[in-house]
Amino acid sequence: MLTEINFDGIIGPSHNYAGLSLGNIASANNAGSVSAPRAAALQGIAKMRANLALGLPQGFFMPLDRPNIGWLDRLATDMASAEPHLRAASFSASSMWAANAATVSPAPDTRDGRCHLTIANLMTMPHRSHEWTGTLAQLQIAFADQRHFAVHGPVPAPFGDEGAANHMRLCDGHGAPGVEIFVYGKAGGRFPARQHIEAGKAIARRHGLAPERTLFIQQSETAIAAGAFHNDVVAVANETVLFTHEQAFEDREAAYAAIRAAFPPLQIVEVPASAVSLADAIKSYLFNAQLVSLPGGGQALVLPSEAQAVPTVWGWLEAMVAGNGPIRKLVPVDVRQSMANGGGPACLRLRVVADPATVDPRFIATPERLDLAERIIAEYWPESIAPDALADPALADTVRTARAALLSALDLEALG
Ligand code: SUG
Repeated sequence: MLTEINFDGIIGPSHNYAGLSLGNIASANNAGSVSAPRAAALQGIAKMRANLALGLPQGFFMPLDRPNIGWLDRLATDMASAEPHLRAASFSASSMWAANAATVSPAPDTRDGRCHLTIANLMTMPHRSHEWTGTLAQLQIAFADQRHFAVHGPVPAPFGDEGAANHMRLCDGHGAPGVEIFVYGKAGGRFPARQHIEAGKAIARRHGLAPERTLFIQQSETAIAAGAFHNDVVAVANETVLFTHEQAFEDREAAYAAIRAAFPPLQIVEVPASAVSLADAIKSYLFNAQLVSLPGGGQALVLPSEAQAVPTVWGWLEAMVAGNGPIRKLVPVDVRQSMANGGGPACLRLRVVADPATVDPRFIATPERLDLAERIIAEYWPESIAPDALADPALADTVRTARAALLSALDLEALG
């Protein structure tokens, strides 16, 4: 039975605010702040529990081994002598944003009838460019069953790929064939365009997608310049619904027409710029919501509680759910620690359409396994990390010990 499973990245013990992501306004604004890794990870666990309570299947990925000494070594440096920006990059807990882990094409969309996953190379940002090896190791275990899954390595340089954050899928139901949309950016603006069109094309070929059910759409340059460093900051799709800001795509009419031609049942829920400006959309992250199909019917938006704090946004959303559109419920969640680095509820999860029985059960969240994770986090995750602590060798030890305790509790020592 194919169903959508959301795999959340458990927020790692080195979560900190080093301002590493150019073009990500929250990351820049919070550079130098003191982070709270324990609270961050507990917020992530609470979000998973809330989704389980909605009746949604849930999975998780482990934090990666940080600081990444091997990466520093390949740069001919080490923790003691690395320049601060490299040290910070080696410590980054950015794998928490699992929407950037991979691009996923569910089995009904692919030529060989398997679910294909391509690891994102994340090559645009140095601190994220060394994520993929650890993520690949994890996906190879979680989706080891080759009758149902094919896990691919990254698209080669120089074609930047940031995974599912720039990929949308429309379908009549998760288990039915879908139309896959690859959203790409064009370089040249004041902020980097992280997703290259060639990466999307390579993934579509590799996954065996049907050309008539595959679209490549340019992200709006205005949106990137306003701080939408990934498409999922301004648009999200689920089943027949595309929930989008009016300024998400470079050529709005052409984009809507192409999507409708490939997928006639399309329902567009568009938020006009006159109601919510791009700046407010990015501040509130209303589109970085998990748009989910509720088991009892209808769709819900699991969105950051920050959306409640922007009156134009919350007013628009309340009016929307009071109407008779497809989105019927708003579920605010507190992921403030992740939000302060530019990661909302949708960034924290990778959607995989699969039969949960075909996934390694160690990656599936149950209330009991979340209890276990929560206990380890409460005991081992640092309460806070100030920027200058990254230079303290004791922090590296604390972070490694914490992750090892989690891997052991969840029977995932194999990830070492
Ligand atoms: O890549 N932030 C992440 C946020 C990723 C959000 N993901 C999605 N939109 N799907 C990024 O910019 C901040 C790290 C720092 O500044 O320390 C960071 O990497």
